[in-house]
Amino acid sequence: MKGIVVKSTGSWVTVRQEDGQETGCTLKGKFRMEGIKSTNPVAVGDRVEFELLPDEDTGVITSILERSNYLIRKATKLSKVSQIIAANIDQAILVATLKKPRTPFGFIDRFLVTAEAYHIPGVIAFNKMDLYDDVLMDRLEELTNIYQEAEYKCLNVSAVSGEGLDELKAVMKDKTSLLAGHSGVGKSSLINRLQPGLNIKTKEISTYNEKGQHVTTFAQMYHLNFGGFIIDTPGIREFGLIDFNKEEVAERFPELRRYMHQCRYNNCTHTHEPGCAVKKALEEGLISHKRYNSYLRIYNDDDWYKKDWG
Ligand SMILES: Nc1nc2c(ncn2[C@@H]2O[C@H](COP(=O)(O)OP(=O)(O)OP(=O)(O)O)[C@@H](O)[C@H]2O)c(=O)[nH]1
Ligand SMILES: [Mg+2]
Ligand SMILES: [Zn+2]
Repeated sequence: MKGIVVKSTGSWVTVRQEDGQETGCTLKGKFRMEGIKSTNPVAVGDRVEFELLPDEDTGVITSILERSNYLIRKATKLSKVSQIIAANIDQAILVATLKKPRTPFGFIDRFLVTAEAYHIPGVIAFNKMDLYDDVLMDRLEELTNIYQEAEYKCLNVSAVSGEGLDELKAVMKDKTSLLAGHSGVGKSSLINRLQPGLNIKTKEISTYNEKGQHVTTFAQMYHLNFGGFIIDTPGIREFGLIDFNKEEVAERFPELRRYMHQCRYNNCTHTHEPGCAVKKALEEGLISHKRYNSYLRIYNDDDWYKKDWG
């Protein structure tokens, strides 16, 4: 029998079959991933084969099909062991907010760079539109221009007023989307609006958030009635990159990628070299200074991908 993992909490995994039936499964034997040490061999989004146990209620996973991609992070801040957050993702939607809480510009760029490194298309959904005044609307327009210039889809949404949700649905239809973003930006609230009836815990109705804990504690995948799946993640502060390489950073900025092949030197770092096409485009206003500064910060920070982004 075949299915897709919709929930994975250590050794207990929920597998969903095509017809919507869900089966709790355990793992048979050891599943090892090459190259990385992981705390969880099976992640949300994994396609697996399983056998039903005689009681017909539970099953055993016998194999994991090859992943098209996966996102990982370190299990703890200092640990060498990784945790796979999700696998087989079609797009990563970053939920950002300009208020309550304000998503830092640098965070958006690091997120997009990471998504590019995994070849997962990135989308930005600016949530809590209902809270924006004129000043924030101007700021939103500025950000939207910058990211659209880099060819990222930008959406304006509100889980409270419902604004922009049809557009968000259209973007998610028939795809597996990962929703990411800081704790409190409204990921779970958005999913509750998009798929009524799920009643996912959000900050308002949670009883255990006094210590500032994240409300969503592990990634979980939900089927969408209008087609597709959505993965809710706990307020993710960092994604890990294995084998992160400085020289690749420029390529992870679509608008830098557009010019970098015209640089005089093919090992140009776009920081100081003569004949740099990226710097020329920057001077001509074809590349945003904010994005170029993000590039420099990531390029010059050897440890950015290891950091806690909170
Ligand atoms: N005004 C306003 N508040 C919102 C909106 N969306 C979410 N909120 C509120 O923001 C708070 C956090 O929402 P959650 O959905 O729990 O946020 P989350 O991103 O899932 O957080 P974690 O699970 O901790 O990662 C709640 O109090 C929501 O009611 C919105 O569009 N407008
Ligand atoms: Mg949540
Ligand atoms: Zn250059």
